[in-house]
Amino acid sequence: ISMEYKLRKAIEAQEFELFYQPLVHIQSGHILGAEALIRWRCEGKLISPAEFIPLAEESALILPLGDWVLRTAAHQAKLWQDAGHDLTMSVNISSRQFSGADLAVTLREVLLDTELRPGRLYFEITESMLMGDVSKAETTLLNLREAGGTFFLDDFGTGYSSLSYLKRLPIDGLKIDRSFIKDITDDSDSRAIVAAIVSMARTLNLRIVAEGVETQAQRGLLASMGPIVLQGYLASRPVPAQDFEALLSRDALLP
Ligand code: G
Ligand code: G
Ligand code: NA
Ligand code: MN
Repeated sequence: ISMEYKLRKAIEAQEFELFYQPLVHIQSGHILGAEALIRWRCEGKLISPAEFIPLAEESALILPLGDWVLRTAAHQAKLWQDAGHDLTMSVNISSRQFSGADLAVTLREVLLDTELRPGRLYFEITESMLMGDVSKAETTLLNLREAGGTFFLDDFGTGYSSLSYLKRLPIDGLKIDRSFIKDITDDSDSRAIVAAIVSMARTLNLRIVAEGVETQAQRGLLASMGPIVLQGYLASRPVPAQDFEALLSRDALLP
């Protein structure tokens, strides 16, 4: 049986779940938002998206899957909003979804249904989706922004993007790739790269998230560079919605 067939069946059988990883205020440790990360519960085992997202992208199954992710994450955000939390919700968008005509329509519908506060739904896209036909990307971003989307460039620094495009395109923030954060305390080059990204982002008025923060030493260094939002195992791994609620009930995730 092919993987594609299994994936198609899994969509029908609703075998997917979203986990949520907190984004936290670097100084206070308060939760500011969540990133939704898909998991496949297949015969009792959790399968990582790294194993099936690339295939889903090739086969166009990513469209119904991505649609489900967006709707489910927004619905969850609505439940947390109704429970009195003011959070952002980040959703990973694949290349086909981004280029497809339906995303703006779905976004409008989802925002209308959920009545999320403006600017709380973040789309994570990658540099490679924007390069190539930059004018087309600009039009897509403007349409989606008009529909209520906010955009972060995921894995920033690993792709190839021109700084002039960053200035031109309606992007709201950058997520610095965890490969740079990983060595930030030991390697002066990584530290310099992160400091340069942070200072450039501030000049361009972009928000910054540091991904993959695992230690207090990394947190301390990042905090000294400016207003950065922290994401990583130091605060929490991605967890099921119920466990995320337990995190929300704590005053702060970090001392
Ligand atoms: O959660 P984890 O770190 O295992 O994610 C592995 C990869 O899968 C990451 O690159 C992440 O961006 C991607 N990913 C996770 N959830 C989704 C999703 O809902 N849609 C898409 N397109 N990618 C996702
Ligand atoms: O590509 P994207 O940034 O969406 O990938 C998110 C992935 O990074 C998820 O699979 C998540 O589990 C993983 N991740 C999140 N925080 C950390 C961390 O602190 N360390 C490591 N190694 N991985 C992390
Ligand atoms: Na992401
Ligand atoms: Mn990333």
